[in-house]
Amino acid sequence: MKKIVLLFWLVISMQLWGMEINGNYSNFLYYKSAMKSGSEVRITPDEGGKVGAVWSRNMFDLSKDFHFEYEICLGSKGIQDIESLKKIYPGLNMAPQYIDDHNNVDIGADGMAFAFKSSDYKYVNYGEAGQYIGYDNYGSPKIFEKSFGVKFDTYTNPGYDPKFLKEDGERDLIKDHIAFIAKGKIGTINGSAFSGNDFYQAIPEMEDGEWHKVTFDWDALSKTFTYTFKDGMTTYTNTYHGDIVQEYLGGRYAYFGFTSSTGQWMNEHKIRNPEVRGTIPTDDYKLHIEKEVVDEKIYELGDTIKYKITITNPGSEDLIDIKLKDGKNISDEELVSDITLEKDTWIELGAGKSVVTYGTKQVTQADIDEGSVIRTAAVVATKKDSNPVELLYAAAEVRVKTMQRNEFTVSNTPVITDKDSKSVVTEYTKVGDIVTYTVALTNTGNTTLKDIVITDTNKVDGIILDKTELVPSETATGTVTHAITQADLDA
Ligand SMILES: [Ca+2]
Ligand SMILES: [Ca+2]
Ligand SMILES: [Ca+2]
Repeated sequence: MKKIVLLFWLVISMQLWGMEINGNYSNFLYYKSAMKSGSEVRITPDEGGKVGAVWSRNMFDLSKDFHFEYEICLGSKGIQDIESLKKIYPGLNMAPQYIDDHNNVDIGADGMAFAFKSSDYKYVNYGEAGQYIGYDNYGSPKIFEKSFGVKFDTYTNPGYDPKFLKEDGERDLIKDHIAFIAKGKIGTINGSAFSGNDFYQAIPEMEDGEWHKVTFDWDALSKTFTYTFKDGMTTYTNTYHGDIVQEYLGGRYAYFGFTSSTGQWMNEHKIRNPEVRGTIPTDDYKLHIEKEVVDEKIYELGDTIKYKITITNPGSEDLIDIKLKDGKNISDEELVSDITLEKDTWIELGAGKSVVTYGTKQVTQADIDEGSVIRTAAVVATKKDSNPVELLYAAAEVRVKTMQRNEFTVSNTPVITDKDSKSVVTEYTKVGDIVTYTVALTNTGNTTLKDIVITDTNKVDGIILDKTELVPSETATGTVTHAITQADLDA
């Protein structure tokens, strides 16, 4: 029999050691609120006071050109009028400078930053929430002193961005902006790394719920950094002319990533569809991981997925203290995984050597509902005798399809009650006899059915089911009664 290979996906990460990256680089480490969700990376949820960040596992070499592109979504909360807002938040007391001349308040915040950080900052990953967008921090010194990037700021903080308030007499709070950022300063009254008026530009509305393509390009020869932000038919762009390596990063090797935050007001911030061309320093990577599914098939509820994981040291130096994780997000803060590894630590991995282990996972109802299982194996190792300690990373992601059957049956049983005798009869004969329809909807598939409503009730309106969500084999029922009319008798 011919195998249905199209329904099965196997994704093995790029082999990353000392080479050019040219592909969908999503080899991030996740911090605070950031997490991978299917093919998207959510940096912050739509909740107040959050901060999140993702940073590349590898350093990139900025003595070479790079081109990065992503799609970003800055959420869908724009503005709301103050009166309806007070109904949602009784007792809300907004200072007048937060309310524009049309009585609207900006309720979407705070935005995202794309940045390069110095190789010194392997363990420095995020700043404060709110106006700091996870890139800046209170007071000084700045945690990302050696950094450079671009912010997509969706909240004009009155008192913090005076240039926007000054130049815009209407105090238009819906005005979002994009600006170059550096030295760990998000660009406020407390100071920006830049002066003049050409390092930022206003965008009418970035919190429109849409995915916006963004690109970041570095031309190492002409020393220019250019970003673009696509908004419908319009593309906004700006170029920084200067040596970002010498002026801001203090070295050619840098990590890149996104930071984001929310404050009193909030939005969900996400990225997807990475496309990266750049160069990883040759000495940075001599560790490789490969992950594959042992039994290729479409998985059913209760099945056990078995993964084979091979970790290789293709370099010429010995590695020690090898640690393996496998799970959904593989952030440094993820403590629980649903993958059981046979072995997850090794004392030493000699030059040219490989080790093999296996991981297993049971397919749950959530996996069936999801349609696939995506898990990432990530390994960290230490270069033997390195001082300072040099860590190596590698990761591989595998996606396995799960079988989905969205099926259900509906039955509709009418019962007729004689209005005088109150007894059940086989047919109605007079005005006022009662027909009780009982509709039963049974989930005969293997996925969870959600948001169930009956819209076509065959002339009998108003059936409300007792459940709107059904796990497999579960039944929802609803009844409605109809009193026989003269018209029914005449029909
Ligand atoms: Ca906003
Ligand atoms: Ca802001
Ligand atoms: Ca906005």
